[in-house]
Amino acid sequence: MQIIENYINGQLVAPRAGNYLDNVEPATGQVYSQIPNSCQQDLEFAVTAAQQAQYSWANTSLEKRAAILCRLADLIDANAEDLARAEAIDNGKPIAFARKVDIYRSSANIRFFAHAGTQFSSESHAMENIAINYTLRDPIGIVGCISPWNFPLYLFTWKIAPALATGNVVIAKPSEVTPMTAYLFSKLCIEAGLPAGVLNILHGSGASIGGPITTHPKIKAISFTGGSATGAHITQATAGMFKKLSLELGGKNPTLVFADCDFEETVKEVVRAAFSNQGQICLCGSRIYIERPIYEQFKQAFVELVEKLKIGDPLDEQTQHGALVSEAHMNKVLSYIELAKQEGGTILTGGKRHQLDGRCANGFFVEPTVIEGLTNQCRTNQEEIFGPVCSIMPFDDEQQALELANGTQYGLASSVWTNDLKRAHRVAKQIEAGIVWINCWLLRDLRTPFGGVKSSGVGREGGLEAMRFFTEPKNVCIKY
Ligand code: TXE
Repeated sequence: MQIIENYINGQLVAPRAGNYLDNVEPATGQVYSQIPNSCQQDLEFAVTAAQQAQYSWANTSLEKRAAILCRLADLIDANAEDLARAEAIDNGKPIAFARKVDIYRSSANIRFFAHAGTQFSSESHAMENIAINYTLRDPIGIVGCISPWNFPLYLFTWKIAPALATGNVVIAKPSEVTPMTAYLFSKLCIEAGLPAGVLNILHGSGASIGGPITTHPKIKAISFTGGSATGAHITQATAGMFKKLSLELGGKNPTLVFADCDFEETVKEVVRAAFSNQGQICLCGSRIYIERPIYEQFKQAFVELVEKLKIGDPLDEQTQHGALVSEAHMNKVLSYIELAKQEGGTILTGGKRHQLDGRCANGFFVEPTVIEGLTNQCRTNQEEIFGPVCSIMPFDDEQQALELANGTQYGLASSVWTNDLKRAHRVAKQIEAGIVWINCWLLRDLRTPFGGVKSSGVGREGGLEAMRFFTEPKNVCIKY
């Protein structure tokens, strides 16, 4: 049984109070490692280490910081196979997907922000013949990064990389459900020569260590990705403390398919948008609206393709659809399928837990599920299920499509499938979402703003947005 350790002050250490949580492999249902359930004592140790490292890291040259971060990115690449395997075991996602998406993006995140750090500049504002203002952008100091289980190393690095590149010292907490790759990453930090205390990784539950990180008075900014309920909790818990908050929360994203789309390509991509990572992506398109003239034809082709997805052991290279992350999450997803039936939905395909043989006989597998016949207002179409469940519905015109798309509390991402250029622009402008993909899905340029509106969050990540979040602007005004 592998025992995971915290990473504090440049060293791997056991939790001070000696408390551990079980870590389960979703594909087998078996406990396979133990993780520290850190508490306030561990946090104080980490904050002290971070404070000691703060001045020196903030004053390390941009070039040197970038070199260390690039070394870390190279080490991820050099260990990509082990990391992909660890991610597949820990999360239940197919290994081919973990390799191509999770681990590839983890090193890309770090390399991207290493370079961004050397290119980042601040503004100046001249006032005719009166004065000049220039803006200094200093690191905030100690910042907290809290990440979820759906893309464990990918989202972990997406947060810590801009924080470190801009000269902050970091206390990071990966999800307690998927701690393994962050633990392996801490070993790579030691190998890369990241100075002690610059990054500290504390493992444990939200209640035991997540909450204390968010409310610690010395931690001045929190970058969080997770559920909207947790985001609301963090907002309340930190009210009056005047911390900077970046909250990337849930989604219930619309997919709008117009009759003039490229039919085959659209069917293929809409399946990918709904079911990638077993539907456990905040960007997944789970409400699919199809223009009525092609509704029946699209439905048939869509269901046919969904039924071809190969469900299997995440460690099998051929697997396209792995296990859900935990038993509790599987039960939540299955309960939504029952709810959909009560709400009048018809299951077109899927709808059940999937039974595999051998090693995966007790795994948390759920069939990719397509539902029709639901109203837009029902809970199935309003609440984030975060699993392999989507709902399809017809629409009659562009106006109705927009009303349906905008008819939820969420506003993270959306995709629009059409060959009508003017319509694409019109719809993109009117959709209430932080991200609109036209004739594509999850095509990511790391320079673009990433985040949502309404209950999907506050603030943006990515590119300059992240660099600005992790720095404090100070205006200096000089009179001529
Ligand atoms: O998320 P949580 P969970 C959604 C999705 C999913 C639901 C719950 O709908 O079903 O959220 O998933 C830490 N203070 N998303 O339970 O609880 C926690 O330990 C500080 C969408 O995993 O929000 C973990 O590290 N931190 C999402 C992180 O917050 C706390 C991805 C996220 O956990 C905390 C994942 C607290 N009080 C789930 N409580 C997306 N948008 O990508 C928990 N945490």
